[in-house]
Amino acid sequence: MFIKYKFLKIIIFLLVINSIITFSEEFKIIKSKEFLTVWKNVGDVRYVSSKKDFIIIYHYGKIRTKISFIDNNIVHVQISNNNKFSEKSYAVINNNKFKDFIYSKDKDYIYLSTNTLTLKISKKNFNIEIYRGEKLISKDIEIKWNGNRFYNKKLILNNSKYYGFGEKTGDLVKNGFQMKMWNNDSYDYDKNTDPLYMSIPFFIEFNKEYCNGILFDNTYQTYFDIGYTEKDKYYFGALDGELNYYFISGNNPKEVIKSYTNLTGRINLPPKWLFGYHQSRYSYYPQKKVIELAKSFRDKNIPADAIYLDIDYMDRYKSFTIDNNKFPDFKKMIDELHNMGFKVVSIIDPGIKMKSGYNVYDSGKELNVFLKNDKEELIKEKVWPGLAVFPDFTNKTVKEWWGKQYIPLINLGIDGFWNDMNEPSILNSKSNTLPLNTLHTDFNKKSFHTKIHNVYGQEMARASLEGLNSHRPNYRNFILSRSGYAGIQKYAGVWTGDNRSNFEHLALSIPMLLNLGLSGVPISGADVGGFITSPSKELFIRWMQLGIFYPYFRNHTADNTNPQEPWAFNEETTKIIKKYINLRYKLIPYIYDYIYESSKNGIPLMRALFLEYTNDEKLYTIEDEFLFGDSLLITPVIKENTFKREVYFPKGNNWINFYTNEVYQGGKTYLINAPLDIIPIFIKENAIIPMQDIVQYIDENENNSPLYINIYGDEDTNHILYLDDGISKNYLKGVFTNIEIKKQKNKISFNIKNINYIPKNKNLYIVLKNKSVKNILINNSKLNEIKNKQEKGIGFYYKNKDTIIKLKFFIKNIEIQYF
Ligand code: MIG
Repeated sequence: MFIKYKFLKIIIFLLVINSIITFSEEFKIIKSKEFLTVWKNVGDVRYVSSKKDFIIIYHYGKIRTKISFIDNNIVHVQISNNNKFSEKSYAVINNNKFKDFIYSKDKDYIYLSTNTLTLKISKKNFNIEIYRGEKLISKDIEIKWNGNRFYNKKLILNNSKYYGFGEKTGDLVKNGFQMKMWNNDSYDYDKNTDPLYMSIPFFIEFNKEYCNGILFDNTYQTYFDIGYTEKDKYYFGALDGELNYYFISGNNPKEVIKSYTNLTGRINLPPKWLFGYHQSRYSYYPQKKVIELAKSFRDKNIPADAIYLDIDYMDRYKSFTIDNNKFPDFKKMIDELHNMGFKVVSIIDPGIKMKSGYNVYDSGKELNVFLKNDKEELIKEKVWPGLAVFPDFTNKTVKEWWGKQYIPLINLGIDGFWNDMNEPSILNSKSNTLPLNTLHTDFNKKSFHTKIHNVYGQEMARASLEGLNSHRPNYRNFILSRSGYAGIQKYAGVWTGDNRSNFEHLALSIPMLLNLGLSGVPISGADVGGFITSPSKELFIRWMQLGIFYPYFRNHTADNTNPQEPWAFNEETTKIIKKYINLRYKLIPYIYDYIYESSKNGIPLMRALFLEYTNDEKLYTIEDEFLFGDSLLITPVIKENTFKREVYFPKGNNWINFYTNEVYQGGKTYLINAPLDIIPIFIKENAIIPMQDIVQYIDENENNSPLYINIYGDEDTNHILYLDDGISKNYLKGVFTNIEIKKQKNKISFNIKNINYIPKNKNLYIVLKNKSVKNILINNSKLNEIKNKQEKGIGFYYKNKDTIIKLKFFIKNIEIQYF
């Protein structure tokens, strides 16, 4: 008897220890004393109620689980402790009620199956196993709760690797990482800083056989532990709110990204000028200097599309105002910049200076748009303009009011807007953000800042975009946002905040942007050259070489740093940089085709290697190489004083050196020369790469500028070409051109899917790379040889080692054969 009692004591002791261990790991992440309580299982299944498009499982007390499907591959699980389930989401736009699943049960399990998935839910000690066909692809270890908190621990199956999590520092692969989601102005972050400005609680679990995605759609502070505490398990949890997640299943990561962006939305096509080179700094002023800056680009023949106005353009940092001393004729300046082919992007901060007479403040006050706390007190915090108040962006009326504030600026001709400080960031405050008892509109109720904090920035970007769209309806309005939540891609492009001018940050930008791309955000960039401090000549060159392969290519620097324009160093440096900016402009047709793809299926332009080569395990952890589209392999130099680097070539095809035409075998590593004027670039052996001539800005010469369809290799390949006016929304009404280019053996066919955008004077050059052919047939009739490009009419000629076929841009399906 005594022995038994002792035994029981040991068991109780072990249980307590166990909960303390769990606690202490949480503690490290969330540093909250409240975690000193015991976690409990959500418990057995007591009862199941099945409806047409969901089931509800009853556990102990008020704990309930609701399971529904979005489609055959997406399961939605919600566990709540108050008998209710949230219906609205700040991330998900497609909450399809899918009915095609089968519900059944036996003594021990509940089963839910769609065409592709089966959930096997154990009644005893509730947990879920998910099968894709016969294959177990997900397995719960425990689902626990504690007051308002839940966490879910699952097994790491099949050696899965974890990616995504939005904007995170550290390695590309997140196995072994703990992460927190709580938007933060992380000025001067480094490789270990967490969290950053943005919270995207979405990740990919990937292995050779299948791929899953999980969106943990909980806007409170959330945390993730991926094999950090226990090597073979991962868990996610939140400080409050439901355990609300979407489980996405796919054969490969592209399928998962496609599903995830179907759920949370995809980019609208941005204006094409977004893909040119952008020049920014904190801040360009006065007016004269801005004009000089623009002229310098044109004088030096360095292409550029946009100039940024940082906070100093405002009258004492008051959003939506202009400092007339620094900018005596702002409208004239904008017109001059437009005449030189520049677009202007200006910054807007959310904090509105408390000052009567300032109409944004006055009108906002009258409409009661500013945030208050639970004691009805106005929230006032210090930001750039001094004491400021903050709009309740999640409120519909406030959104409309906010949108209207942009009207004067769009009337002045400002082309795009940059939303900064929207974490929101507060100066001189311990917490860095609004007080937690701030009340926000949360659909049709009020919620504390603890719930809305992570979506505040996204809702600001959304309010801005929606405002611009209603006041400038046929223009592709663009917002750049520092903060965001899952689904930010449908409202804004993003940049990775205040980095530093050093090689560590140059290297870090690659996994950061790759993971953003894997998290549904294809339009992203880091401040090229670095924000804090000034780059060395070498760093600047290396960073500009890499920057041309960021989806969003902007050079930006802080207020107290050296000039960072392309010509800021010596002539030799400028020459190298110019060569690369030129290359970016030559690649615009290629870039735009992939942006179009992103808008259709969410797949990013800047791609982690495993996205394309899912079978080559060597690629799973590589973070200093990436793909640009599916045909260019970019292998930047990420270290100082380094002029050679090892390049591992993805297995499956050969690769061609962009500069030398040398061929490398996939699956092998080579040492590649990379002197200061070279960033190693490789072309997939069989590829189609559309390019154009250098222009000084995107829409210069748009109608006459020729298009080069470069065809590499002997094997079959294809490419989807997309053209439109690049600026209006007419493409939504069908005014675009979409052509599938197919190369099969010695035949190239152009299969027109849509041809409502017809560039009038565009010549088309089909370039057979490294190939000399004698005869060319176009739709079975023979094409004449011409001397060169200048000779009038159509025909073919030879240049270097290439055969070039000169055609007029066409409107019918055509087929080319060559011998
Ligand atoms: O607290 O507007 O990340 O890009 O130049 C600084 C001034 C506020 C932070 C942004 C940075 C911008 C700067 N802003």
